Amino acid sequence: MISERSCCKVRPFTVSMNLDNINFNGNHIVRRYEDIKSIFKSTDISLEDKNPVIYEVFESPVPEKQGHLIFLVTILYPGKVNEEFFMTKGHYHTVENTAEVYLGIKGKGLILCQTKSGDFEVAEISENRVVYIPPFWAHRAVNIFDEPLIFFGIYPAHAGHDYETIAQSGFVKRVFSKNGRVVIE
Ligand code: S6P
Ligand code: ZN
Repeated sequence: MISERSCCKVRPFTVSMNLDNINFNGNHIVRRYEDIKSIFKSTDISLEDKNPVIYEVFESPVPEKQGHLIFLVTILYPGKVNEEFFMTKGHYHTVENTAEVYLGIKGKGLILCQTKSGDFEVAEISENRVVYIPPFWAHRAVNIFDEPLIFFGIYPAHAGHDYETIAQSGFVKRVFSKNGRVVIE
């Protein structure tokens, strides 16, 4: 059990959600093409030199301890690796029985969700749409629009991230742009 004594060093605080200058004073994760190119079905030589930022995450400065909640903003930029839309790495939570909530702020995307037992679901995310990701469901965001996809998220701070399972077995479906249409296959 977490006690008030071990938790209460964090005092109530506020941060600004100004999208022109997000800074939650916590981790700022930046993932460029070269960092994550292995998640895409094929490589794209046209992206090698520019090595664009595919997405960035701004996290709150909260201890990764049970009892706390981490909140964040993800900005997933528009673009494609050949025909495949830009997307996040995707993960299970290491503590698998932890859920997550996303709130769409700008743009349009899909949240691919799957379980280790083979269940799969696609949730649409856009401005003002809330996506609930239950415990045990892996999640990956895909930007299917020509503007940044921006969403707010919140999850239990002790959840952790298991990227390895996804790196080994991937998601069962991918999202492509084909003849101007969004195709999930
Ligand atoms: C954390 C939450 C998001 C993602 C972020 C990037 O549990 O789901 O903050 O970390 O959208 O995705 P990923 O898969 O690279 O962590
Ligand atoms: Zn998560």
